[in-house]
Amino acid sequence: MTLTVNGTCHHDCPDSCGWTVTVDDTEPTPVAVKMRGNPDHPYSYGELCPKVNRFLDRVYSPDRVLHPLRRTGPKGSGEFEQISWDEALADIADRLGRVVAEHGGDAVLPFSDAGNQSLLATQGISERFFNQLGACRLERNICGPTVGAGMSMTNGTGHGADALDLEHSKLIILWATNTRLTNRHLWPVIERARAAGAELVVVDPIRTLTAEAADRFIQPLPGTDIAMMLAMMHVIIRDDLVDREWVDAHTTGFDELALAVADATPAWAAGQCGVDAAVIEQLARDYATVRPAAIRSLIGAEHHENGAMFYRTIACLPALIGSWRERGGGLMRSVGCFQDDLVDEAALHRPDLLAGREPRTVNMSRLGEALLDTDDPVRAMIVWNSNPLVIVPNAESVRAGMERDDLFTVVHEQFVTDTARYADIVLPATTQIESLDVTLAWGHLWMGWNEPAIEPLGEAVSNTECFRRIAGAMGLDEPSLFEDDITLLTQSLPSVDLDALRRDGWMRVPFPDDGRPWAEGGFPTESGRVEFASDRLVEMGQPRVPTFVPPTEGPQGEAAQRFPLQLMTPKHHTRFLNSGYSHLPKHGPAEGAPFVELDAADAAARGLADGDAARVFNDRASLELPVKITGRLRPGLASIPWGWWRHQHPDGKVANSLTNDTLTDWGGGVAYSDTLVQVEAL
Ligand SMILES: Nc1nc2c(c(=O)[nH]1)N[C@H]1C(S)=C(S)[C@@H](COP(=O)(O)OP(=O)(O)OC[C@H]3O[C@@H](n4cnc5c(=O)[nH]c(N)nc54)[C@H](O)[C@@H]3O)O[C@H]1N2
Ligand SMILES: Nc1nc2c(c(=O)[nH]1)N[C@H]1C(S)=C(S)[C@@H](COP(=O)(O)OP(=O)(O)OC[C@H]3O[C@@H](n4cnc5c(=O)[nH]c(N)nc54)[C@H](O)[C@@H]3O)O[C@H]1N2
Ligand code: SF4
Ligand SMILES: [Mo]
Repeated sequence: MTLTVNGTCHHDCPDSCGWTVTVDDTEPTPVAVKMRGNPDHPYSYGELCPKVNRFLDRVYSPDRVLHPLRRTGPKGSGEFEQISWDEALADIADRLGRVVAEHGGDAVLPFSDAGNQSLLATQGISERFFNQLGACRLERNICGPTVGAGMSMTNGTGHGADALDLEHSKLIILWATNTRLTNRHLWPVIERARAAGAELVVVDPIRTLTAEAADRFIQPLPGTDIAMMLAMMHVIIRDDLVDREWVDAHTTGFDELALAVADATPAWAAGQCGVDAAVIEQLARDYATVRPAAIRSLIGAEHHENGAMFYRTIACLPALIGSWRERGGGLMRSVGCFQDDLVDEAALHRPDLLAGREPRTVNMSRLGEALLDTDDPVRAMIVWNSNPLVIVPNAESVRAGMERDDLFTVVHEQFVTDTARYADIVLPATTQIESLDVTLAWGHLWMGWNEPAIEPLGEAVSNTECFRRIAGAMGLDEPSLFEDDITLLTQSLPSVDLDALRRDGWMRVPFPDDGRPWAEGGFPTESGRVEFASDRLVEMGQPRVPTFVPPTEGPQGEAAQRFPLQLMTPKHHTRFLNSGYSHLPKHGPAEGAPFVELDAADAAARGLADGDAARVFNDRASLELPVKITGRLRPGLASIPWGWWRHQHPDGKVANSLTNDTLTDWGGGVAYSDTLVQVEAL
């Protein structure tokens, strides 16, 4: 007998696809034998992707961690022995208990990201547990919050229009997003719009897969787009293309904005971003006159020192031309917030368990710094849903921190990742087809149910169960730490009919039927209007109006003398999802191996040809890599596609060993892409 079970992808990906798992239950332990996209899913329509098409290889990989492990060799050696859950929990209770008793809760650092972005996997029990302990609070600002913080200064919200409404657009600007790679299920929508006459513009410093398919490709220097946006506003105002009626009714600060961009001519912007003035003029005029015109972005441009200002500024463009009036207009970034609004965070996180304590905060991008801080050291770290040794910038500092012998580290994982190799205890984690959850999508409006298709393999447990067990072992008796998954979902999604969600597999969250959330204004700013000028920014020590500040670690900064190339470390491989797949035998090898990409002229100037071995270095690290010359980069740029682990790099470092951990202007994000390097022949 076989049965089919429906679930929802948990990856940190805007698409949150629906899937169907076929289970053979004739065996004593039912086995998942097939996994396919669910053809009825209203967004993904039966297609998954080159990462997840082989998800069962991941589930049944011989390398899965299926039992608790205790480290037997030095940190990083990867030497472990299998132990029982009881032994693992006894060790954790002992060492974590001592840290808390001797140094207080905030000597404990939780570290997680969105390795599984479903609701319970990210926020169930863990938040309560760390509140009860009074542990450090992790600022999870590595992906997204800076976009929201930037847009909020203009619109009062990081909410955007629904990207599915791109179907109604006549001009689509994909600005700093690589849709065909990172958001592939949106691509058919864009193709439909193009078939109906829409023009597609891509703005990216790299000629990506998406740029290749564009009608018009604009290639600015990274971190300089704000200059281009200011010049577009200059042209729109100069040429009287402003929607005066909408601006008067729904915005504030127009005169200040007009003054601020008076000198931001296309010729000036050309000098900043390396795009011809005529190209900027044309884009500005088309943007203001072809209706509806939509701008789509995800997070690519957040990873610069001026990342929040990028999104604050881009949010001014649709307001200036009254583009929110139209379905298929406005700014499309994330609709996740429409789903988050349904979550009762207090019920889920239980901040009352802090009992008045105010734990210190640690920004996840500064993990190395936090671990190496000797004044007030972090003495224990619990990692789940993340692989910090590969994903955090300035990764050699993270490694140095994790090498500390006096640091007690627990990692809850599916595999012995680079990070898990530094753990004292590794705990086995389930995959999505082994656990119950609800996925709140950020790329579309369908919330998805995830029914477990099989029992957990080996002794693996879900994230919620892992924290229940740790809490129990530590002798905590707060009842809410032990509530089951259905109870957690009921508490945290009070207005959602969970039975219907479970039966149907998905539910569309409330969103205006006509696709025009702010056609008549009503922005959640203090003034209720789009704020071209912002008092709040002044209070934060930021410019009142959109302003271009070049990154300090950029071509115009001091370090450029020694390190003249700007390094990008983007998502690039279709079979990878962040660092989560490169280690699997059908994923990593199919993508080849790490390399550094250069423009032909930059390579020739260094005596390098395609395939030659090179050293890529700056003050943070040095990496040896083969050179690839592709013609995708403009001169002055280098790129090391990201996602590979340390053992896959010839010298045991990763792309992030080189990257910049300077925080963004506001929003707490980080400037990975403002990284300067030099490259030389080996
Ligand atoms: N296949 C695949 N899909 C994924 C992922 C993956 O690893 N693999 N990761 C998922 C995750 S976690 C996320 S957050 C999303 C991210 O989705 P995206 O935001 O679409 O992806 P990124 O690659 O981060 O950035 C997009 C583009 O921004 C460009 N960029 C960088 N700096 C600038 C700039 O200053 N100006 C301009 N104009 N462009 C700039 C980069 O060159 C890159 O091509 O993708 C998700 N989807
Ligand atoms: N240089 C560079 N660095 C980047 C980026 C970049 O573009 N360039 N992108 C940044 C972005 S946008 C993001 S979002 C981050 C991503 O950073 P992470 O979220 O840390 O990335 P992943 O590589 O997906 O690692 C997730 C880990 O969670 C594990 N996991 C999956 N499901 C579960 C589960 O249910 N339970 C537990 N316990 N573990 C699970 C997986 O096995 C995997 O090892 O990286 C950032 N770092
Ligand atoms: S990783 Fe993204 S595209 Fe692939 S199945 Fe999951 S949600 Fe869909
Ligand atoms: Mo991300």
